[in-house]
Amino acid sequence: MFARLITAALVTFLALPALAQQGPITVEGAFARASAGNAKNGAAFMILTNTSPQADRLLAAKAGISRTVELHNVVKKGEVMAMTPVEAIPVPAQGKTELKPGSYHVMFMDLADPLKEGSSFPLTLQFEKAGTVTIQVPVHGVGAMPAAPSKGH
Ligand SMILES: [Cu+2]
Repeated sequence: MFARLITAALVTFLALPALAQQGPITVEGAFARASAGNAKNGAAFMILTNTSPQADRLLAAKAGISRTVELHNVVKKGEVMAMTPVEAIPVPAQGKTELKPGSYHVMFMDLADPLKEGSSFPLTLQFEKAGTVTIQVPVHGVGAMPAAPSKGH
């Protein structure tokens, strides 16, 4: 796993040094939800668009606001919907993956401080092929939903 990651990073670096900041992944509509009360965990949502003819995967995320950052999905366990950590979030070739409430999301475990509506924080996303993409994530209200519904694809 790590050897593969390092190899991929090296190949990308050697082949496309001038394009490091112009990867095939774009991130739109990112937002996090403000913390309710003293909740210790938080979540962020966004739409990942991949213009590459190769499928990619979001492997990890980093932010300074919490002790750890995990990638989660929501799956049905028996009769209840439950959040589960996932190894990666797939982004199809020339397609989109929407991270949204009830589905994939970035999870902040053990927040240093509650997330306040109106603030924002940097989030670095690590993709298997596209490398890292850093975005600024605005904090919306406690029960915020995506601004525009997905148009499907
Ligand atoms: Cu979660």
